[in-house]
Amino acid sequence: MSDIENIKQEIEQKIAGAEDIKTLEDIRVAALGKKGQVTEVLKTLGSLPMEERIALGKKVNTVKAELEQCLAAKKADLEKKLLDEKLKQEVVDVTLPCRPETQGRIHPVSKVYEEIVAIFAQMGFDVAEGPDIEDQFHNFNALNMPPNHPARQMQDTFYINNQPDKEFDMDAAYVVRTHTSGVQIRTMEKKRPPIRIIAPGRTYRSDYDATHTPMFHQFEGLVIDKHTTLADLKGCLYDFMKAFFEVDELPIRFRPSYFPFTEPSAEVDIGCLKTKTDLIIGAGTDWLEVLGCGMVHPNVLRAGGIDPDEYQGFAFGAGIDRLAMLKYGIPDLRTFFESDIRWIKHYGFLPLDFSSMTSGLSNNGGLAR
Ligand code: 2U9
Repeated sequence: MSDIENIKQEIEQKIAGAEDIKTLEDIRVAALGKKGQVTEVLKTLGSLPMEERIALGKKVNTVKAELEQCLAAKKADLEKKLLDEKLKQEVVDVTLPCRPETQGRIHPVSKVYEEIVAIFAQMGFDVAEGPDIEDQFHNFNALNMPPNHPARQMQDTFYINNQPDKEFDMDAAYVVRTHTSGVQIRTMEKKRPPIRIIAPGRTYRSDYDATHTPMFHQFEGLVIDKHTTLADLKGCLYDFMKAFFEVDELPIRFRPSYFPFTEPSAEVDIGCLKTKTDLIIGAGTDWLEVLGCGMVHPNVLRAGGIDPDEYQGFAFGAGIDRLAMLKYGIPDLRTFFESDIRWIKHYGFLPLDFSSMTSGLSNNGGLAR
Protein backbone atom coordinates (compact mmCIF):
# COMPACT_ATOMS: atom_id res chain seq x y z
CA MET A 1 0.00 0.00 0.00
CA SER A 2 1.34 3.47 -0.88
CA ASP A 3 2.39 5.97 1.79
CA ILE A 4 -0.60 8.18 1.12
CA GLU A 5 -2.98 5.21 1.52
CA ASN A 6 -1.36 4.40 4.88
CA ILE A 7 -1.66 8.00 5.99
CA LYS A 8 -5.31 8.05 4.94
CA GLN A 9 -6.15 4.86 6.87
CA GLU A 10 -4.32 6.10 9.97
CA ILE A 11 -6.19 9.43 9.93
CA GLU A 12 -9.54 7.73 9.27
CA GLN A 13 -9.00 5.57 12.34
CA LYS A 14 -8.20 8.62 14.45
CA ILE A 15 -11.35 10.39 13.16
CA ALA A 16 -13.49 7.36 13.99
CA GLY A 17 -12.09 7.31 17.55
CA ALA A 18 -12.55 11.07 18.23
CA GLU A 19 -14.91 11.66 21.12
CA ASP A 20 -15.25 15.42 21.01
CA ILE A 21 -15.10 18.36 18.60
CA LYS A 22 -11.77 19.65 20.01
CA THR A 23 -10.00 16.31 19.38
CA LEU A 24 -11.51 16.20 15.87
CA GLU A 25 -10.19 19.70 15.15
CA ASP A 26 -6.69 18.66 16.34
CA ILE A 27 -6.84 15.66 13.97
CA ARG A 28 -7.87 17.94 11.08
CA VAL A 29 -4.96 20.33 11.71
CA ALA A 30 -2.48 17.43 12.07
CA ALA A 31 -3.68 16.00 8.72
CA LEU A 32 -4.64 18.93 6.51
CA GLY A 33 -3.16 21.99 8.27
CA LYS A 34 -0.13 23.92 6.94
CA LYS A 35 2.25 21.38 8.40
CA GLY A 36 -0.18 18.47 8.30
CA GLN A 37 0.72 14.95 7.12
CA VAL A 38 -1.19 15.25 3.81
CA THR A 39 0.13 18.77 3.17
CA GLU A 40 3.67 17.53 3.69
CA VAL A 41 3.15 14.87 0.96
CA LEU A 42 1.86 17.61 -1.39
CA LYS A 43 5.06 19.59 -0.74
CA THR A 44 7.16 16.68 -2.08
CA LEU A 45 5.39 16.75 -5.49
CA GLY A 46 7.72 19.43 -6.91
CA SER A 47 10.74 17.10 -6.70
CA LEU A 48 9.06 14.25 -8.60
CA PRO A 49 9.21 13.53 -12.34
CA MET A 50 6.20 14.85 -14.28
CA GLU A 51 4.23 11.59 -14.65
CA GLU A 52 4.64 10.60 -11.01
CA ARG A 53 3.84 14.13 -9.95
CA ILE A 54 0.51 14.04 -11.89
CA ALA A 55 -0.43 10.58 -10.57
CA LEU A 56 0.47 11.30 -6.94
CA GLY A 57 -1.04 14.82 -7.15
CA LYS A 58 -4.38 13.34 -8.23
CA LYS A 59 -4.23 10.69 -5.53
CA VAL A 60 -3.39 13.15 -2.73
CA ASN A 61 -6.19 15.51 -3.78
CA THR A 62 -8.66 12.62 -3.75
CA VAL A 63 -7.48 11.56 -0.28
CA LYS A 64 -7.73 15.15 0.91
CA ALA A 65 -11.34 15.44 -0.33
CA GLU A 66 -12.26 12.08 1.24
CA LEU A 67 -10.74 13.05 4.57
CA GLU A 68 -12.58 16.40 4.52
CA GLN A 69 -15.82 14.52 3.93
CA CYS A 70 -15.04 12.07 6.71
CA LEU A 71 -14.21 14.97 9.10
CA ALA A 72 -17.45 16.79 8.22
CA ALA A 73 -19.56 13.66 8.78
CA LYS A 74 -17.90 12.98 12.13
CA LYS A 75 -18.33 16.63 13.17
CA ALA A 76 -22.06 16.52 12.36
CA ASP A 77 -22.31 13.28 14.34
CA LEU A 78 -20.56 14.74 17.41
CA GLU A 79 -22.65 17.95 17.25
CA LYS A 80 -25.86 15.94 17.15
CA LYS A 81 -24.74 13.90 20.17
CA LEU A 82 -23.88 17.10 22.03
CA LEU A 83 -27.30 18.63 21.24
CA ASP A 84 -29.12 15.44 22.27
CA GLU A 85 -27.31 15.46 25.63
CA LYS A 86 -28.09 19.16 26.17
CA LEU A 87 -31.78 18.65 25.34
CA LYS A 88 -31.93 15.68 27.70
CA GLN A 89 -30.57 17.85 30.52
CA GLU A 90 -32.95 20.72 29.75
CA VAL A 91 -36.10 18.64 29.53
CA VAL A 92 -39.07 20.21 31.42
CA ASP A 93 -42.06 18.23 32.58
CA VAL A 94 -44.88 20.58 31.64
CA THR A 95 -47.42 18.37 33.37
CA LEU A 96 -45.97 19.16 36.82
CA PRO A 97 -48.20 21.38 39.02
CA CYS A 98 -47.21 24.99 39.79
CA ARG A 99 -44.55 25.11 42.53
CA PRO A 100 -46.30 25.11 45.91
CA GLU A 101 -44.13 27.97 47.16
CA THR A 102 -45.53 30.42 44.53
CA GLN A 103 -46.10 33.64 46.48
CA GLY A 104 -47.42 36.08 43.86
CA ARG A 105 -51.14 36.68 43.41
CA ILE A 106 -53.22 38.40 40.73
CA HIS A 107 -55.13 41.38 42.13
CA PRO A 108 -58.96 41.07 41.83
CA VAL A 109 -58.99 44.27 39.70
CA SER A 110 -56.53 42.72 37.22
CA LYS A 111 -58.57 39.52 37.22
CA VAL A 112 -61.88 41.28 36.52
CA TYR A 113 -60.15 43.51 33.93
CA GLU A 114 -58.99 40.37 32.08
CA GLU A 115 -62.46 38.80 32.36
CA ILE A 116 -64.12 41.90 30.86
CA VAL A 117 -61.59 42.02 28.01
CA ALA A 118 -62.09 38.28 27.33
CA ILE A 119 -65.88 38.64 27.06
CA PHE A 120 -65.87 41.71 24.81
CA ALA A 121 -63.01 40.37 22.67
CA GLN A 122 -65.19 37.36 21.89
CA MET A 123 -67.96 39.76 20.82
CA GLY A 124 -65.52 41.42 18.39
CA PHE A 125 -64.59 44.53 20.41
CA ASP A 126 -61.11 46.09 20.27
CA VAL A 127 -59.43 47.41 23.43
CA ALA A 128 -58.53 51.12 23.22
CA GLU A 129 -56.34 53.10 25.58
CA GLY A 130 -55.62 56.79 26.18
CA PRO A 131 -53.87 59.22 28.54
CA ASP A 132 -54.70 59.47 32.28
CA ILE A 133 -54.14 63.25 32.06
CA GLU A 134 -56.72 64.79 29.74
CA ASP A 135 -57.52 68.22 28.37
CA GLN A 136 -60.99 69.50 29.18
CA PHE A 137 -62.17 69.15 25.59
CA HIS A 138 -61.76 65.36 25.65
CA ASN A 139 -62.92 64.91 29.27
CA PHE A 140 -65.89 67.33 29.23
CA ASN A 141 -66.68 69.58 26.23
CA ALA A 142 -66.77 66.83 23.60
CA LEU A 143 -69.07 64.84 25.88
CA ASN A 144 -71.80 67.47 25.72
CA MET A 145 -70.60 69.06 28.95
CA PRO A 146 -69.61 72.65 28.04
CA PRO A 147 -68.04 74.99 30.69
CA ASN A 148 -70.55 75.82 33.46
CA HIS A 149 -72.70 72.83 32.48
CA PRO A 150 -74.20 71.57 35.76
CA ALA A 151 -73.08 68.02 34.91
CA ARG A 152 -69.45 69.05 35.48
CA GLN A 153 -70.27 69.44 39.17
CA MET A 154 -71.54 65.83 39.19
CA GLN A 155 -67.95 64.67 39.13
CA ASP A 156 -65.47 65.85 41.74
CA THR A 157 -62.62 66.56 39.40
CA PHE A 158 -58.90 66.89 40.19
CA TYR A 159 -57.55 69.79 38.12
CA ILE A 160 -53.88 70.07 37.14
CA ASN A 161 -52.26 73.45 36.65
CA ASN A 162 -50.46 73.07 33.33
CA GLN A 163 -49.14 76.67 33.37
CA PRO A 164 -47.27 76.80 36.73
CA ASP A 165 -45.73 80.26 35.99
CA LYS A 166 -49.18 81.87 35.66
CA GLU A 167 -52.10 82.27 38.01
CA PHE A 168 -54.28 79.12 38.04
CA ASP A 169 -56.70 79.23 35.11
CA MET A 170 -59.54 76.77 35.66
CA ASP A 171 -60.59 76.81 31.99
CA ALA A 172 -57.11 76.05 30.59
CA ALA A 173 -56.21 73.48 33.28
CA TYR A 174 -55.82 69.79 32.49
CA VAL A 175 -57.61 67.14 34.55
CA VAL A 176 -56.87 63.58 35.63
CA ARG A 177 -59.65 61.89 33.67
CA THR A 178 -62.91 61.45 35.59
CA HIS A 179 -63.96 58.72 33.15
CA THR A 180 -62.34 56.95 30.19
CA SER A 181 -64.72 58.66 27.72
CA GLY A 182 -61.88 60.74 26.23
CA VAL A 183 -60.52 57.50 24.76
CA GLN A 184 -63.75 57.05 22.76
CA ILE A 185 -63.62 60.67 21.55
CA ARG A 186 -60.02 60.15 20.42
CA THR A 187 -61.03 56.92 18.65
CA MET A 188 -63.84 58.73 16.78
CA GLU A 189 -61.37 61.47 15.77
CA LYS A 190 -58.99 58.87 14.32
CA LYS A 191 -61.22 56.14 12.91
CA ARG A 192 -64.30 55.97 10.67
CA PRO A 193 -67.24 53.76 11.75
CA PRO A 194 -67.96 50.94 12.20
CA ILE A 195 -66.46 51.36 15.69
CA ARG A 196 -66.64 48.67 18.35
CA ILE A 197 -64.31 49.31 21.31
CA ILE A 198 -64.01 49.03 25.04
CA ALA A 199 -61.83 51.49 26.96
CA PRO A 200 -60.74 50.11 30.35
CA GLY A 201 -58.40 52.02 32.66
CA ARG A 202 -57.73 54.18 35.71
CA THR A 203 -60.00 57.12 36.51
CA TYR A 204 -59.90 59.74 39.26
CA ARG A 205 -62.47 61.58 41.38
CA SER A 206 -62.18 63.35 44.71
CA ASP A 207 -64.15 60.93 46.87
CA TYR A 208 -63.30 58.51 49.70
CA ASP A 209 -65.45 55.99 51.58
CA ALA A 210 -66.15 52.23 51.61
CA THR A 211 -67.29 52.26 47.96
CA HIS A 212 -65.27 55.22 46.57
CA THR A 213 -61.52 55.83 46.26
CA PRO A 214 -59.81 58.80 44.55
CA MET A 215 -58.35 56.43 41.95
CA PHE A 216 -60.60 53.69 40.65
CA HIS A 217 -61.02 51.64 37.48
CA GLN A 218 -63.67 51.93 34.83
CA PHE A 219 -64.44 50.41 31.53
CA GLU A 220 -66.58 52.05 28.91
CA GLY A 221 -67.78 50.74 25.58
CA LEU A 222 -68.72 52.40 22.31
CA VAL A 223 -70.42 50.93 19.24
CA ILE A 224 -71.14 53.11 16.20
CA ASP A 225 -72.51 52.07 12.85
CA LYS A 226 -75.24 53.09 10.42
CA HIS A 227 -78.08 51.09 12.01
CA THR A 228 -77.00 50.40 15.60
CA THR A 229 -80.06 50.52 17.86
CA LEU A 230 -81.17 50.41 21.50
CA ALA A 231 -82.06 46.74 20.92
CA ASP A 232 -78.40 46.07 20.04
CA LEU A 233 -77.37 47.84 23.25
CA LYS A 234 -79.71 45.71 25.35
CA GLY A 235 -78.61 42.44 23.71
CA CYS A 236 -74.94 43.29 24.09
CA LEU A 237 -75.24 44.14 27.80
CA TYR A 238 -77.47 41.10 28.52
CA ASP A 239 -74.81 38.84 26.99
CA PHE A 240 -72.02 40.62 28.83
CA MET A 241 -73.65 40.39 32.24
CA LYS A 242 -74.65 36.74 31.95
CA ALA A 243 -71.08 35.87 30.90
CA PHE A 244 -69.48 38.06 33.57
CA PHE A 245 -71.54 36.87 36.55
CA GLU A 246 -71.53 33.31 35.12
CA VAL A 247 -75.30 33.00 35.71
CA ASP A 248 -77.47 31.79 32.78
CA GLU A 249 -80.82 32.98 34.13
CA LEU A 250 -79.89 36.49 35.30
CA PRO A 251 -82.76 38.97 35.87
CA ILE A 252 -81.78 42.30 34.27
CA ARG A 253 -83.71 45.58 34.12
CA PHE A 254 -83.07 48.90 32.38
CA ARG A 255 -84.16 52.01 34.35
CA PRO A 256 -84.43 55.42 32.61
CA SER A 257 -81.64 57.79 33.73
CA TYR A 258 -79.73 60.86 32.64
CA PHE A 259 -76.17 61.32 31.32
CA PRO A 260 -75.17 64.36 29.26
CA PHE A 261 -73.39 62.13 26.69
CA THR A 262 -76.26 59.72 25.94
CA GLU A 263 -79.92 60.19 25.02
CA PRO A 264 -81.92 58.20 25.95
CA SER A 265 -79.92 56.96 28.95
CA ALA A 266 -80.46 54.07 31.33
CA GLU A 267 -79.04 52.44 34.41
CA VAL A 268 -78.86 48.68 34.44
CA ASP A 269 -79.71 46.55 37.48
CA ILE A 270 -79.28 42.82 38.04
CA GLY A 271 -81.50 40.65 40.21
CA CYS A 272 -80.05 39.44 43.50
CA LEU A 273 -80.79 38.32 47.04
CA LYS A 274 -79.40 40.50 49.82
CA THR A 275 -79.21 39.00 53.30
CA LYS A 276 -77.49 40.40 56.40
CA THR A 277 -74.30 38.52 55.56
CA ASP A 278 -74.54 37.52 51.91
CA LEU A 279 -75.23 38.73 48.41
CA ILE A 280 -76.42 36.09 45.96
CA ILE A 281 -76.46 37.23 42.35
CA GLY A 282 -79.25 35.88 40.11
CA ALA A 283 -81.58 34.90 42.95
CA GLY A 284 -84.26 36.71 45.05
CA THR A 285 -86.20 39.91 44.46
CA ASP A 286 -83.65 42.65 45.18
CA TRP A 287 -81.87 44.76 42.56
CA LEU A 288 -78.29 45.92 42.26
CA GLU A 289 -77.09 48.71 39.96
CA VAL A 290 -74.11 47.64 37.85
CA LEU A 291 -73.90 49.69 34.63
CA GLY A 292 -74.88 52.93 32.94
CA CYS A 293 -75.63 53.17 29.23
CA GLY A 294 -77.47 54.92 26.43
CA MET A 295 -77.57 55.94 22.78
CA VAL A 296 -74.70 58.33 21.98
CA HIS A 297 -75.90 61.95 21.97
CA PRO A 298 -75.77 63.58 18.48
CA ASN A 299 -73.63 66.43 19.92
CA VAL A 300 -71.04 63.85 21.04
CA LEU A 301 -70.92 62.21 17.61
CA ARG A 302 -70.45 65.66 16.05
CA ALA A 303 -67.63 66.52 18.49
CA GLY A 304 -65.85 63.30 17.43
CA GLY A 305 -66.21 64.26 13.73
CA ILE A 306 -69.00 61.77 12.95
CA ASP A 307 -72.19 62.84 11.13
CA PRO A 308 -75.20 62.00 13.37
CA ASP A 309 -77.48 62.00 10.32
CA GLU A 310 -75.49 59.11 8.89
CA TYR A 311 -74.38 57.20 12.01
CA GLN A 312 -75.70 56.32 15.44
CA GLY A 313 -74.54 54.13 18.26
CA PHE A 314 -74.57 53.16 21.89
CA ALA A 315 -72.22 53.52 24.85
CA PHE A 316 -71.95 52.08 28.32
CA GLY A 317 -69.79 52.35 31.40
CA ALA A 318 -69.18 50.57 34.70
CA GLY A 319 -66.76 50.50 37.61
CA ILE A 320 -64.33 47.56 37.39
CA ASP A 321 -63.62 47.70 41.14
CA ARG A 322 -67.34 47.68 41.92
CA LEU A 323 -67.84 44.64 39.69
CA ALA A 324 -64.92 42.92 41.46
CA MET A 325 -66.48 43.68 44.87
CA LEU A 326 -69.83 42.23 43.78
CA LYS A 327 -68.49 39.15 41.99
CA TYR A 328 -65.91 38.16 44.59
CA GLY A 329 -67.67 39.39 47.75
CA ILE A 330 -65.14 42.03 48.81
CA PRO A 331 -66.86 44.51 51.15
CA ASP A 332 -64.57 47.59 51.26
CA LEU A 333 -63.03 49.26 48.19
CA ARG A 334 -60.36 51.05 50.24
CA THR A 335 -58.70 47.70 51.03
CA PHE A 336 -58.02 47.20 47.29
CA PHE A 337 -55.24 49.77 47.36
CA GLU A 338 -53.67 49.25 50.81
CA SER A 339 -51.06 46.73 49.56
CA ASP A 340 -51.71 44.42 52.52
CA ILE A 341 -50.09 41.06 51.76
CA ARG A 342 -52.68 39.21 53.91
CA TRP A 343 -55.49 40.78 51.86
CA ILE A 344 -54.01 39.76 48.49
CA LYS A 345 -53.38 36.22 49.84
CA HIS A 346 -57.06 36.05 50.76
CA TYR A 347 -58.69 37.74 47.75
CA GLY A 348 -56.01 37.31 45.06
CA PHE A 349 -55.82 34.70 42.28
CA LEU A 350 -53.10 32.27 41.36
CA PRO A 351 -50.96 33.51 38.46
CA LEU A 352 -51.74 30.68 36.04
CA ASP A 353 -55.53 31.01 36.23
CA PHE A 354 -56.01 32.85 32.94
CA SER A 355 -59.46 34.23 32.15
CA SER A 356 -60.78 32.92 28.88
CA MET A 357 -64.19 32.29 27.39
CA THR A 358 -63.24 28.74 26.45
CA SER A 359 -61.30 27.49 29.48
CA GLY A 360 -63.48 29.25 32.09
CA LEU A 361 -63.74 32.88 33.08
CA SER A 362 -63.18 33.15 36.81
CA ASN A 363 -61.66 29.71 37.59
CA ASN A 364 -63.17 30.01 41.04
CA GLY A 365 -61.13 27.00 42.09
CA GLY A 366 -58.09 29.21 41.56
CA LEU A 367 -59.14 31.67 44.25
CA ALA A 368 -56.19 31.73 46.62
CA ARG A 369 -58.31 31.12 49.69
C1 2U9 B 1 -68.66 58.62 24.34
C2 2U9 B 1 -70.02 58.57 24.30
C3 2U9 B 1 -70.72 58.06 25.37
C4 2U9 B 1 -70.19 56.29 28.46
C5 2U9 B 1 -71.18 55.99 29.50
C6 2U9 B 1 -72.02 55.61 31.51
C7 2U9 B 1 -73.16 55.61 30.77
C8 2U9 B 1 -71.98 55.38 32.97
C9 2U9 B 1 -70.64 55.29 34.97
C10 2U9 B 1 -70.71 53.91 35.45
C11 2U9 B 1 -70.20 53.85 36.84
C12 2U9 B 1 -69.30 55.75 35.37
O1 2U9 B 1 -67.74 54.37 36.94
S1 2U9 B 1 -68.98 55.01 36.91
O2 2U9 B 1 -69.21 56.01 37.89
N1 2U9 B 1 -70.79 55.42 33.54
O3 2U9 B 1 -72.99 55.19 33.59
N2 2U9 B 1 -70.89 55.82 30.79
S2 2U9 B 1 -72.79 55.86 29.18
O4 2U9 B 1 -70.77 57.09 27.50
C13 2U9 B 1 -70.05 57.60 26.47
C14 2U9 B 1 -68.68 57.66 26.52
C15 2U9 B 1 -67.98 58.18 25.45
C16 2U9 B 1 -67.89 59.19 23.21
